[in-house]
Amino acid sequence: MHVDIYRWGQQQQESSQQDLGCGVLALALLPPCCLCAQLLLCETCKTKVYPDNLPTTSVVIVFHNEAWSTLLRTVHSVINRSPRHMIEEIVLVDDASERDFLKRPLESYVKKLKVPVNVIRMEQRSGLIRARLKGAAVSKGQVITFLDAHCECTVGWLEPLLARIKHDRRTVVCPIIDVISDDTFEYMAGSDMTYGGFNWKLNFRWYPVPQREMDRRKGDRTLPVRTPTMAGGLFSIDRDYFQEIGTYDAGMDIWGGENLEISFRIWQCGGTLEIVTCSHVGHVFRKATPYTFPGGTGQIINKNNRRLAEVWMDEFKNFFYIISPGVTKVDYGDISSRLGLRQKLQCKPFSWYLENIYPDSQIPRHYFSLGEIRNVETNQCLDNMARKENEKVGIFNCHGMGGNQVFSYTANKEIRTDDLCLDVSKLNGPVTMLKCHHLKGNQLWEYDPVKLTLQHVNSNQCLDKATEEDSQVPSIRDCNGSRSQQWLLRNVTLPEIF
Ligand SMILES: *[C@@H]1O[C@H](CO)[C@@H](O)[C@H](O)[C@H]1NC(C)=O
Ligand SMILES: *[C@@H]1O[C@H](CO)[C@@H](O)[C@H](O)[C@H]1NC(C)=O
Ligand SMILES: [Mn+2]
Repeated sequence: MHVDIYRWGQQQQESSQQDLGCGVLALALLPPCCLCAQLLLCETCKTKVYPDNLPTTSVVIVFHNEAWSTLLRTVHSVINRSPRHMIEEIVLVDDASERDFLKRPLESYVKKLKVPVNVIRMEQRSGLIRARLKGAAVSKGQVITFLDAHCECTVGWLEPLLARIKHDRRTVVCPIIDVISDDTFEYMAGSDMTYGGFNWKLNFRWYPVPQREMDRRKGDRTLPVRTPTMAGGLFSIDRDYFQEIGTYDAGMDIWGGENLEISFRIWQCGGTLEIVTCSHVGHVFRKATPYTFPGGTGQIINKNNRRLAEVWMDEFKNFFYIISPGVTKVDYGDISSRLGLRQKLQCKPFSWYLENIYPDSQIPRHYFSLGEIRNVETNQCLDNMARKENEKVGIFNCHGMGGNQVFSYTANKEIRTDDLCLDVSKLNGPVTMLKCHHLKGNQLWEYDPVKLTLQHVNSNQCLDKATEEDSQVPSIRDCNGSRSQQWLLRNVTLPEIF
C-alpha cells in the first residue's frame, strides 16, 4: 500500500489490492524484459540514444523527519546515476524536521558531495505543497525534478525524462515508480502497463493502460504513456513552464489533491502528462506513516479536494460531492485566483478532458442517472454497503443521502458505484461489484424506462429484490414482469450544492 507522509489519509480509506500503487497490479503485469537486471532497464530502452545538449535540472526533495539512510540513498543515487552536467544542483527542503541529525550533521555531510546540495529550511511545518514551492523558487536548473525523500534513481533514469522536455517544454514527465519494500528494502520493478487515474472520491488510483493508448504507440512500450493523472511524488517539469501554468495551488494545505490538481491543469491548459517508460525510480512504499499531522488529515484532504473540484471539474464535481456526503460542509477558502488562472490560460472544460484524455475514466462523460436505484415493490435501494471489490452489492432502506447508495447508469449501460461495476457471471447471480472493464460483457445492463426493468444482457435475467435467504442483497432472476423487478433511477440532488 502506498502510504507515505504526504498521502496517508487518501490511501487509508480503501485497501484493496489495487492500493499498492504500482505494487501488486504492477507486478502481476510485469514485462519479462524488466525482470532480468537489478537495474531494471528494459533491454530495448538501453538501445535508445538521447541528444547531448539536454537541459539541466535541479532536483528538489522535500523531507520531514526522514530517516538518514533513505534520504541519503535518494541523494547519492541522483549523484551517482545522473550525468554530472545535467544536474544543476540538489535542493533539500526541510519541512520543519525535529531530528537532530537532519540539522547541522546533514549540512556538513552534503558539503562534501560532488554536486552542489542546497539545504533550505521551512520555518514551520508547511506541508508538501508550500515546501515544494519554496524549493522551486530557489532552484536554478532549466528543469525542476521533484522527488520524494525515500527514492532510488536507477542508471539512465534522467536522460529519457529530460529528452521529452527538450522535445516539448510543455510535456510534464514521470518515471515508472519501482517498489522498494519497506521491510527489506528489496527493489522490485514497477509496471509500464498501469497509468494514473482517480475515482469518484478523488483518490488517485492506478488502472491498466487501455488498449487505445497501446494502439496510439503502435505497441512500442518504450514510448511514453500519456497518463490522465500523476501519482505526484516524482516528476520533472520545465522550470518556466511550471511558473506559466501556475505552479501549485498555494491555497491547498499540507498535502492531498495537489497531484490531481496539477494533472487536470496540465491537460486542460494545453500541456501533456506522460509516464516515460524508459525511466525508473524506486520509491519506498510505507505501510504506515510514523508522523502526526497538524489539524487532522481528513479535513485537509476534503478542503483540497473541494478546491480541485470547484476550480477544474465543472459539473462533474457532483460525482465527488454525491459520494462523499458531508464534504460540502468543508470550507474551501477563496478560489478566485485559481479561477482567474484557468481563465487566463484559456483552459478547456473538464468534459473535454474526459472525452479526449480520459475516455475510460471512472466518471462517465455521459450518463442516464446519478443517484439512487430504488425497487418499486419494496422501496429499498441498491447499496454498496461500503463493501469492497469482488463482494456482492447490497440492498437497504433508502436514506437519500448519497454515499453508498449512489449509482450511475452510464451511457455505456454500466451500473457503477465509483470505480466498481455491477457484474453477473452466472445464471441466478450473485450480483457482484467488480472493477469496471469498459468491455460490456457481464457488466452490460439494459434499462427499460417503460417497464422499469434492469435486464442483465448476457444472462437475459432481470435484477430483482432481495431473496428470503439473504435480505441484504438483490437477486437476479428470469424476467417475469413482477413489481419486484421494477426500479426507479433518479438523479440525486443535494440542496446545499445545487
Ligand atoms: C440526470 O442527469 C444527467 C446529466 O445532467 C442527464 O443527462 C439525465 O437525463 C438525468 N436523468 C434523469 C433520470 O433525470
Ligand atoms: C415472478 O417470479 C417470482 C419468483 O420466481 C415470483 O415470486 C413472482 O410471483 C413472479 N411474478 C409474476 C408476475 O409472475
Ligand atoms: Mn513517498
